Order: sequence, then structure tokens, then C-alpha cells
Amino acid sequence: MLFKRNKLTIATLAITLALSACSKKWDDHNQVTDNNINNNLYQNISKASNTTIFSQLLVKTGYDKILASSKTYTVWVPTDQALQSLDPSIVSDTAKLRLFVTNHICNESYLASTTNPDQRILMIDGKYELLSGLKFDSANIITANQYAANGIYHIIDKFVPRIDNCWEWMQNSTTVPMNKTFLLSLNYIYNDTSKAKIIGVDPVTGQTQYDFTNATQNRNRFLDKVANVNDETSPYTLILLVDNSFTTELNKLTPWFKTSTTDSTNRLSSFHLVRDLGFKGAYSPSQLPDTLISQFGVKVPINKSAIVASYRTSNGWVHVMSQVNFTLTYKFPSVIVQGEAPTAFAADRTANVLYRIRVNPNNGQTFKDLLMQNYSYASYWINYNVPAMNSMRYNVYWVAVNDVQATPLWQQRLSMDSAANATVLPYVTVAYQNYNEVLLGQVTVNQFRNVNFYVVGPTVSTNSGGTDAISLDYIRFEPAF
Ligand SMILES: *[C@@H]1O[C@H](CO)[C@@H](O)[C@H](O)[C@H]1NC(C)=O
Ligand SMILES: *[C@@H]1O[C@H](CO)[C@@H](O)[C@H](O)[C@H]1NC(C)=O
Ligand SMILES: *[C@@H]1O[C@H](CO)[C@@H](O)[C@H](O)[C@H]1NC(C)=O
Ligand SMILES: *[C@@H]1O[C@H](CO)[C@@H](O)[C@H](O)[C@H]1NC(C)=O
Ligand SMILES: *[C@@H]1O[C@H](CO)[C@@H](O)[C@H](O)[C@H]1NC(C)=O
Ligand SMILES: *[C@@H]1O[C@H](CO)[C@@H](O)[C@H](O)[C@H]1NC(C)=O
Ligand SMILES: *[C@@H]1O[C@H](CO)[C@@H](O)[C@H](O)[C@H]1NC(C)=O
Ligand SMILES: *[C@@H]1O[C@H](CO)[C@@H](O)[C@H](O)[C@H]1NC(C)=O
Ligand SMILES: *[C@@H]1O[C@H](CO)[C@@H](O)[C@H](O)[C@H]1NC(C)=O
Ligand SMILES: *[C@@H]1O[C@H](CO)[C@@H](O)[C@H](O)[C@H]1NC(C)=O
Ligand SMILES: CC(=O)N[C@H]1CO[C@H](CO)[C@@H](O)[C@@H]1O
Repeated sequence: MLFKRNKLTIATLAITLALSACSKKWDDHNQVTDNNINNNLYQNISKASNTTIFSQLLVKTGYDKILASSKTYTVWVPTDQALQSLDPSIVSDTAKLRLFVTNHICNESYLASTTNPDQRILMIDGKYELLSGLKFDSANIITANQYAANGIYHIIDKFVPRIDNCWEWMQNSTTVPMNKTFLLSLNYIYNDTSKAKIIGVDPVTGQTQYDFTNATQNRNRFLDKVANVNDETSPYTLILLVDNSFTTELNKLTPWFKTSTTDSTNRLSSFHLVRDLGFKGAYSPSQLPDTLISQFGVKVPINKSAIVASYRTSNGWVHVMSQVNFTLTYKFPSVIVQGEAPTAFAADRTANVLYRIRVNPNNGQTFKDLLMQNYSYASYWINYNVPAMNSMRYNVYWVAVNDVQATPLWQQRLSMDSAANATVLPYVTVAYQNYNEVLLGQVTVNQFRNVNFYVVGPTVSTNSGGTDAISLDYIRFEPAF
């Protein structure tokens, strides 16, 4: 066995050397005075005594003609012995057989060599397979770099079945019904205006009218917003929870997504659950770390004993898990609202607003903030709309920097829902040269919703003396659950 492998490597090397001695590029091979160039891939594959079954499959699918064309291909030919174990239901189903055959053929020529770096190769069926030295996916290349007029073929000791990607796997699975139902409920039809036919202009609104008949796409919000685990070109990892665990984690989340209906609460909570379960990068069971960081920056604890099963897919891994015990403080990080990004003002005071870039003398770090002075408006307010706040209590902090006047010191307060709402948080004095967070108190958001906050200035109205002033670096809402 060892002897045979050595012989093979030497033979491979000889061919590789011969090829590269002739030319660097396959396309320039016309100088070669070799019989092979008179024979196309199909002819040569069909002539070999040990690849007759694959030749028959090529004929059955019409790929004998394609491999006899002038286009260049590489074919990974399983031996007759390897194909003994091919499922007859694939052979008898033309569509399946085509996908099987085309998972062994790729455009352009690829030589195999132990010295080549690993390559993911796009096969004709749209799947990628890994060529790593003399391994093609899980198969060994036992006769490498055989050439013909229009390309290269390699004989391999196993067939390489076309496998599902992470998303296809989920769609075909029966082990995670809840997750699956929810993930598929995020499907929607996208109207692509760039591909639609323009049929006119709405006389009332002046907007372009389209016919979307041939311009719709099936999309899914999980694939759009979390990770496109249906994409073959990049590696992904998808974690799916069995029903029990899905329910447990969902129940942990629902209190923080109170809405007017149970249904929308469930949908919001479910999305918040699954959005931290799709990852870029392929993590096999042994490569999984203790903690993954989700696309949304959330720490996801991975307890390897809770992996029910792992499946390699064409673009990564699916792990079915019986538990992912999320830590609430990671799921709900603080909400930070930047002072220099207001939504609205009580009145136009553009001349009195300063958007500043300052340096914190305590740590040397720069920060941006907003400062207003001498704006002549009693109880002036600056509005901050904070989207999608959870139904929970928050400890509220702000950093409001007064580095302009030791006296007079002014007071400002934070109000919720309306600028006049004085019931929640009291006025606080903005101390001179305090760069630290100041705890303002607690607010309770009763429902999952967008919330308007108002930073309200002093109750007097003056245009000088610095009595009317408001300053804000940021507000931090820390979940108190
Ligand atoms: C298959 O047959 C060809 C010749 O027809 C030979 O060169 C090759 O070594 C054989 N490969 C295997 C794996 O038997
Ligand atoms: C292979 O080449 C053909 C023709 O150039 C092209 O239509 C096809 O999309 C290519 N297939 C892949 C998988 O790149
Ligand atoms: C391809 O066919 C030609 C002509 O029959 C033959 O000389 C050559 O050895 C074949 N190549 C391979 C790799 O089988
Ligand atoms: C999964 O389902 C798709 C259709 O949705 C099908 O084409 C594919 O063959 C199925 N995969 C398996 C392994 O059954
Ligand atoms: C897509 O266009 C159709 C009309 O062709 C319309 O009924 C449908 O509401 C549109 N869908 C979206 C998501 O805009
Ligand atoms: C949609 O495609 C069909 C078939 O190609 C064509 O007959 C029809 O005119 C197209 N409709 C639009 C609105 O593009
Ligand atoms: C890990 O999962 C196993 C199996 O579900 C469970 O028995 C164990 O308590 C879990 N460990 C931790 C630290 O949660
Ligand atoms: C989940 O983790 C918390 C600590 O974060 C722990 O108190 C709890 O027992 C864990 N739940 C399970 C089912 O392991
Ligand atoms: C004042 O804020 C509280 C939130 O704590 C809210 O319940 C109440 O409706 C608000 N009042 C007004 C007038 O907006
Ligand atoms: C506001 O008035 C005070 C006192 O007159 C003055 O020091 C400060 O520069 C003024 N600020 C602005 C922005 O006009
Ligand atoms: C949140 C969600 O979509 N839950 C559904 C999961 O799937 C089951 C059926 O398998 C439904 O009953 C749930 O409503």
C-alpha cells in the first residue's frame, strides 16, 4: 500500500512536471504532440476499463455530449467499485441523477497535487467541493491528472454526493419543528423594481407604477438580517434548537416583548431568539468554542454535551442542540443614545447648538457631544426617539459635560413620552467638569415599542449669562429586567 502510494505520487509529479514543462496554462497546450489531445474527456473516460459505470451515467444524463464539446472541464470520476453503493433511487430519477453527475464536474481545468493549497471548487451543480492535495472532499484521488483534448479527469475511490446546505438541511429536517415553522414564517416575496416592467406613473402621487410579474424573488428575513446560510459561496454555522429548548428560551424572552397580541409577542421573541443562532464561518463539533459571538454581538454559550447531532452541509455545519442557555444580560445589552444625534428640538435654535468634539482629560479619549447655551426658551427640550425598546425596567445614566462654566450651574432632566412629563425623573444639576456617568433613576417601558425621550433644560428663558443651557454626551439605558 505504501509502495503504491509512493509510486502514485511519483507518477503524479511526473505528469505535473511534464505539464508545467510544456506550458503554464492549459489553453496553451497545442504544442503537445500527444495522443490525448485528439480525444475528448468523454471518449477517454469511457475507454478506461474501471470507469464504465460513470460513463453510462454521463450518457444517461446527456453529459457525454457536453464533455465532448470544446469547453474545458475537470471531471472527478468515481471507479466502478465506488459506484456499486450508489442509491438506485438516484439512478432512476433523471433530475437527481443530473445533480449527482454534475456534482463531479467543474468548469476549467484543475490539476491535483499535494503541494497545491486547498481550494473550494465550484461544481456545475452550484455546490462547492474541497480539493485538498490528493483528496477531493472525502474521496481519495487514486489516478490523478489524466488529460484529454478538453480538460482533465481524476479517478476517485468514492463518489461525492451532493449534500444540502444549512438552509436546505433545515427545510428538509423533521427534528426541529418549532424552529423550522418559525424560520419559514419569515419567508416573503420581494418585488424587485430594478427588474420590473414600468407601466406608467400614478397621476395622483406621481410615483412610478410597475408590473412585478417576472420580477419577484423569494426571500427570508432570517437570511437577509442574520446570516445567509442558503449561500453556497461562504461557510456558515446554523444552530437549531429542539422544541423543548426553543420553548424554554422563548419563554425567557417573551416578558421583554410585550405587545397588544400574543402572536406578535411570540414572533418578536422568536426572532430575537434565532437571530443569535446563525454564524459566519464553519465550526465543526471539534472546532466549536465554548462561546460564539453572534452577528449582533451577543455571547452564545455552547455546551457541547447539549449537541444532539451535528451535520456537515455543503456550506458549513448544522448543530441540533437540546439547550442554549442564553444569559439575559448578554441578550439585552445597554441601549445607548448619542447626544449629538437628536431627533427633534422644541424650536429652531440652530445658532445656539454646538456639536462638539472634546477630549476627556481623565482618560485622553475623544467624544462627541451637544451643547446649547443662551437660547432664550423656558423648558426647552431636545427629543431622542429610541427605536424598539423592550418592555422592561431600565436604570438610566447620562454623561452631560459642562466644561464651560463653573457658575452658574444649570439643571436639566430626562422626560419620557412627552416633554411635559415630570413624573418620572427629577431635575439634576450638571456639575462642572464631571465627565462620568450620572445615575438618573429608573424608567419602565410598559410595551415593546419606540420611545420618545426628551432632555429638558431650565425653566427660565434668557439669552445671556449661561443660565439656559443643555448638554449631552450620551444616555445609557441599562436593562434592570
Ligand atoms: C483504471 O484504469 C486505468 C487504465 O484504463 C489505469 O491507468 C488506472 O490506474 C486504473 N485505476 C484504478 C484505480 O484502477
Ligand atoms: C460553467 O460555464 C458555463 C458556460 O461558460 C456557465 O454557463 C456556467 O454557469 C458555469 N458553471 C459554473 C458552476 O460556474
Ligand atoms: C486518451 O485516449 C488516447 C487515445 O485512445 C490514449 O492514447 C490516451 O492514453 C488516453 N488517455 C488516458 C489518460 O486514458
Ligand atoms: C431537500 O429538499 C430539497 C427540496 O426542497 C431537495 O431538492 C433535496 O434533494 C432534499 N435533500 C435531501 C437530502 O433530501
Ligand atoms: C408586490 O407587488 C404586488 C403587485 O404586483 C403587490 O400586490 C404586493 O403587495 C407587492 N409586495 C410588496 C412586498 O410590496
Ligand atoms: C413575463 O414573462 C413572460 C414569459 O417570458 C412574458 O410573456 C411576459 O410578457 C412577461 N411579463 C412581464 C410583465 O414582463
Ligand atoms: C450541558 O448540557 C447537558 C445536557 O443537556 C446538561 O446535562 C448540563 O447540565 C449542561 N451544562 C451546563 C453547564 O449547563
Ligand atoms: C441557565 O443559566 C443560568 C445562569 O445563567 C442558571 O442559573 C440556570 O440554572 C441555567 N439553566 C439550565 C437549564 O441549565
Ligand atoms: C409619563 O411617563 C410615564 C412612563 O413612566 C407614562 O406611563 C405616562 O403615560 C407619561 N405621561 C405622559 C403625559 O406622557
Ligand atoms: C452664553 O452666555 C455666557 C455669559 O454671557 C457666555 O460666557 C457664553 O459664551 C455664552 N454662550 C454662547 C454659546 O453664546
Ligand atoms: C414561534 C413559532 O413559530 N412557533 C410555532 C412552532 O411550530 C409549531 C408547530 O410545529 C407551532 O405550533 C408554533 O406556533
